[in-house]
Formats: sequence, C-alpha cells, structure tokens
Amino acid sequence: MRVPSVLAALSAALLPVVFPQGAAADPVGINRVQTFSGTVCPAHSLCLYNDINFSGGGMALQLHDGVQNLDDYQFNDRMSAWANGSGTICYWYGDAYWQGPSRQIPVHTVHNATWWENDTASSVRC
Ligand SMILES: [Ca+2]
Repeated sequence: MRVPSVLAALSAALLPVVFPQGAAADPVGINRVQTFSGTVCPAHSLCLYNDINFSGGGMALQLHDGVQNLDDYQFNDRMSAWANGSGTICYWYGDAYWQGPSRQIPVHTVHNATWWENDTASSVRC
C-alpha cells in the first residue's frame, strides 16, 4: 500500500474519533472526564458531586473538557454541589447540549447547589 493511501485510510478511520460528529465546531475538544466515588475529587478538576457537602461521588472535568449530555454518564439532573479546581472558568447548563439556563462556575470556588439548582444540571463545560 502506498503511503498516501495509508494516510487516507488512517484519516477516514481516526477523524470520526478525534472530531465526533457535531462536536467539531464546539470549543470543547479533548475529554478527560472521569468519575469518582465519595469525596475524592481528582486534582486540577472541576468536580460535580451527587450530594451536598461535596460527597456521594460524581464527575471530574479538566480544562477544555465538556459533556454535552450528562445522561451519557448517568449523571443527568443529579448534581448537588461543585468544586472548581480546574484552573479555568466552567459553566453548567440546565439542559443538554449546553442549552437552557446556565451558571458560571468561577475558578477556585466551592458551592452547594441552592434548591433551584439542585438536581438540574444536564451539561457542563470548562
Ligand atoms: Ca436538567
């Protein structure tokens, strides 16, 4: 196989992985989204917790990470607290695909969701 055809084949195979359909125009690129249990928020992460007082496990995102639908992680409408150690401003949204009411999560802030925020987040990005 000639080199150009190998590259073409590799591009066809890899581009959908690198740029999932619908995500190419979005500023969120590399996802290193993790889940964690209990209160153990990974370093340098925005952590979204299942329960108030930063407990119950949850999800961790880093700079440039985004989740367009928290249901993909069985975390839709579940966030009850957050702690932003990511080093960047993040945002969460009441609807999937970064739609609906949004809230900024400033750098180095921790917050228990208010009653109107509790269990409403459906997407997030940093
Ligand atoms: Ca929601």
